[in-house]
This record gives sequence, structure tokens and C-alpha cells, in this order.
Amino acid sequence: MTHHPAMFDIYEVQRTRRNRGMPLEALALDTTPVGMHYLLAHFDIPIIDPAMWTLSVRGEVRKRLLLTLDELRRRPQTEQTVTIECAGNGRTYIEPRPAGNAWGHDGVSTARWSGITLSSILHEAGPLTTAREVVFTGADFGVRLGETEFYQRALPLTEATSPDMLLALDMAGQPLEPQHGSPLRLVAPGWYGMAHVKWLTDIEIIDHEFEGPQQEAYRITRSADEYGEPVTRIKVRALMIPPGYPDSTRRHRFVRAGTVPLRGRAWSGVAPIEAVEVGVDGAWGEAEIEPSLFAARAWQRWTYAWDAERGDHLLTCRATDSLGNTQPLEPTWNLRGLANNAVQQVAVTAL
Ligand SMILES: Nc1nc2c(c(=O)[nH]1)N[C@H]1C(S)=C(S)[C@@H](COP(=O)(O)O)O[C@H]1N2
Ligand SMILES: [Mo]
Repeated sequence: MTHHPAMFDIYEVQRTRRNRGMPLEALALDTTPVGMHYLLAHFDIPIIDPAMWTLSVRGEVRKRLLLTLDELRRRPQTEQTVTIECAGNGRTYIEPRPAGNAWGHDGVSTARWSGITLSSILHEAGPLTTAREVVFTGADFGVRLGETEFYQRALPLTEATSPDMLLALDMAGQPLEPQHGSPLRLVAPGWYGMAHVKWLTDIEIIDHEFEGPQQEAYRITRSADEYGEPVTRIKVRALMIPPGYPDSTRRHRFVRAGTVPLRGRAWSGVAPIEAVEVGVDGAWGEAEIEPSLFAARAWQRWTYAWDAERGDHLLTCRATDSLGNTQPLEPTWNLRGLANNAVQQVAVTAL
């Protein structure tokens, strides 16, 4: 199977230009430069005046909080390097192609985020015994399926109070840029992108299960009336930097026959990476992996020396985690094309 041409309508093309991917050559870097980090915003990017902005924390709590940016900046700051992947990454390789942002494999990036721990804020507000979920609301607003909404997502209280959840003020040592959630976003290490709510204005602790539209949208369903399983943590995946040099229009790859170093990254939001394999025309070999960065929820580097014979080849790579989860060779179709971690395929001609 090589990848087929697909027809895209003008709205999809425009959406995909707004919501651009990370060029895969940036897999060479431990952290993605801010200007190369992938982007996704369902509505407009709100341009927020930091001086006018506040964060409210309310609901099933002992004490409501209303915090300004200065107050947040004065608190102890922590930092974490986190790989974020859009739940729709890989969508264009699913047949028939589901609606949604037309990602190749480029809806993933890694950045150093810093700010204050979410748990410290929740602790200060003091959740009541009735508290069950935490709802995060962004400042962005728009229409989806004929209804208006602010972007909202919830996490179970047990997840929200985990020590690695971050309210991020800075990315790569600089205040967040508008497109990445200025002035404050949630960073939920290990979770697919939709959980990392940008332009955060409100945190509400509720005593029931949240059923907002963005919560319902991220479920694995095969038909409109099926409820399905929620999309949560990032599934195991490896990607390679497309080797050699590309053809400028179709991006087909060319290398010189002989030893070709292959490099890439692997990550998972579920369990540490145990192995990465490289497939050359269907025959698998073990790649070298660098020490796990799982604790930090960041991708780790792998390398493989490919002995390329003259001719056309199909390269693939797949990661396996310590629980034995691995990547399927073909995607399984679902209505929105979510959480597809089928292997990447790269067609290469060795000259
Ligand atoms: N407020 C808000 N937060 C959001 C979104 C959004 O549309 N609005 N998109 C989510 C999705 S689907 C993804 S993949 C990530 C993308 O984060 P990035 O643009 O900083 O890479 O943001 C998430 N947070
Ligand atoms: Mo996403």
C-alpha cells in the first residue's frame, strides 16, 4: 500500500493551512522550535490582553479563586518537556478519509513548558468530597454542528490532581505565543492534544460526568448513534525522518545505495517504549533506542543503519511499549479518524 491521492475541498485546505503540521525533519531535534510546533485551533485564535485576563477556579470547592497573571507568575514555577500529539494525527492515511484536519503524520511536536502545577491550584481551592471532574474552558468561541460553544474539555479529578499536570505560562522559555494559548494553557502530559486546553479562563470542579460537545466529539465511534470509548492517552508510535532528499512536488525520497542512517523518535502516553523496529520491504530489524524519557512524557530518539540496495523500497517503523502495545500495519477506520497509530510508510528509491 502506498498512499493514494485524495480530493480535498477548499474549506479543508484552508483549515489545514491554519492548523499546520511539524515538518518531520524536526524529529531530529529534542524539542521543537516554537515556530515549527504543530498547531490546532478549532475556532479563531483569541488575541487576549494579559492585563485584562483572569483565571477563575470554582464549583465544588471550599474556596473560589480569581487569579491574575501577575499572581500566577509570582508562584513557584516548574518545567517539563512534553510531546503533544493531535488525536487526528495520521488521519489522511485512513480510507475512506474521515472529516477533520487533514494531518499526515505531522500533528506532533515536543516543547519545554513551564508554569505552575495544576495540583497546587486545585489544592488551594480545596475540592469538596462531591468533586468528580474538572472542566477547563478556553476563551475561544465558535459554532460547531449549529451550536455555539466555548472550547471546553474535562479531566477526571484523579487525573487532574496528578503532579505532572501543568498550567503553562511559558513555552521554550518565552511567554506563550497567541497560537499556543497565551496567556495560559493546560499541559496534560501523556494525553492527546485535545486535553491541553489553550487560552484558559475558567476551571470548574463538577460533581458529575462532563458531557460538553468537545468531550463527546473525541470518542471512537463507527456511526453517529454509537457512543464509543473516549480518546484519552497517546498511543504508542514511532516516526522516522524521511531519509535522503525529496522530490519537491510529491516528496518521494531518494538515497544513495549503501549504508543509510535512519533516525526518528518514539513515544507513548501509556507506558515506556520497549522497542522500535524498522521494516524494509516487510522484513523487520531492531533499531537502537536511547534511554527512555517516558517519565517526562517526551519522545525518545532511535537510530537504524539501513543497508540500501539499488531500487525502490518501502520503509516502515513501529514502536512497542512495555505493556506489549504496538502499532498496527493498517489503520482501523472510525468516524472521526481518531487515535490512528498505524505505522508510517516511506517510499524510497536507492540510486
Ligand atoms: N481552547 C482551545 N484549546 C485547544 C484547542 C482549541 O481549539 N481550543 N485545540 C486542542 C487540540 S485538538 C490540539 S491538538 C492542541 C494543539 O495545541 P498546539 O496548537 O499548541 O500545538 O490544542 C488543544 N487545545
Ligand atoms: Mo487535536
